[in-house]
Amino acid sequence: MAGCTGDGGDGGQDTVPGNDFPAVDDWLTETDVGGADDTYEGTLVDLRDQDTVTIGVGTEGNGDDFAFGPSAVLVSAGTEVVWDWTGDGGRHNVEAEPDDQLGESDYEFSSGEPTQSADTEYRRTLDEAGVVLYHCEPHLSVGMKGGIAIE
Ligand SMILES: [Cu+2]
Repeated sequence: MAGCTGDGGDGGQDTVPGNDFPAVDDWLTETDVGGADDTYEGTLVDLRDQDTVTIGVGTEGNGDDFAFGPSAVLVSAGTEVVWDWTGDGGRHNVEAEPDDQLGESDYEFSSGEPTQSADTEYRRTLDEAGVVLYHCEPHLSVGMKGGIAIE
């Protein structure tokens, strides 16, 4: 590995294996509940030790702008996550609803009715270790899903 700089090799971002977080990995590859997220490549982007992490809502993927970007992340407890609408791909929302998913999400919340406006943001501070499994209600069937591991 001469010349290896130690990053994850994924566009310069550090990553951790999805196998270490099976609840997230299962949710993003699951096809019994919604589609599989085609932007998920088996790794979580390592965004630990940041006060705020921003995730795009309506980024490229799943056949259109029907993805969260990045869809799989690892953060530290106490991080504020900001979901930031791109304005692309139609109307989206962010819903962590264990009853409608695989039941493994440690968090339950909803940004409310789907909206397209690029002015939209939704914020949650994730204080407890665990996982957030979430999806976009209008695009669950095509794989617009996300997963956050918190440690
Ligand atoms: Cu959507």
